[in-house]
Amino acid sequence: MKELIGDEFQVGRGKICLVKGDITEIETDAIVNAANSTLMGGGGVDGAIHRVGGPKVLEECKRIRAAEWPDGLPTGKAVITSGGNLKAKYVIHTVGPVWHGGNRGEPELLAEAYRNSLNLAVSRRLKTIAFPSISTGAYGYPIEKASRVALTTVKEFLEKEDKVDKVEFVLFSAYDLKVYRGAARGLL
Ligand code: AR6
Repeated sequence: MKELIGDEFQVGRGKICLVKGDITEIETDAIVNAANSTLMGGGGVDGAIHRVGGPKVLEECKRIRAAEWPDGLPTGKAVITSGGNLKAKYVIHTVGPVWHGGNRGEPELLAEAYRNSLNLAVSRRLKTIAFPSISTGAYGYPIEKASRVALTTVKEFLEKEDKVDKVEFVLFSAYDLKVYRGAARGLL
């Protein structure tokens, strides 16, 4: 299954692309995982990435936990592992916020998850990065709101940073793609 239908927007010297698809099939420098703070895998996109990435990804997550984050990766932070058996060279694992109604810092934490993932990619000289729609599955963040935070954060990043060529949002359903398209029309 490789269904890639979508849009492209030039922002600064980079591009933002919206596509429908499965992020585990994307060939890119890094894909981002919407993980939880344990970094030990889970459901949703996290489960899919570990399933395809294989034991190497989990081993590296365990090492990062032991060496850097014994109590778990805090919400909004990001770490990087290799891509294991994925087509992507690296996986950037970040933790989005759980939606509690919007008054517990959710927008800022979600923006942090995107920003820290992008900064990590730049620090490793990565040029292309693919995101899922962080927090809008199990974590319950309304996708209309989350898509605006995601696109605004990436746009502001690309306006300041010229070392990233392409940021792709890989949306899992036609509805999710439609929501991101609607948000992009107003923001990009
Ligand atoms: N490719 C792209 N997007 C996907 C894929 C895929 N293969 N699979 C699911 N999605 P979620 P969260 C979409 O729940 O809300 C996990 O258990 C999905 O349709 O994966 O940040 C973690 O371990 C949705 O639009 O992540 C955490 O415990 C989006 O990815 C928790 O869920 C995010 O949904 C994180 O929750």
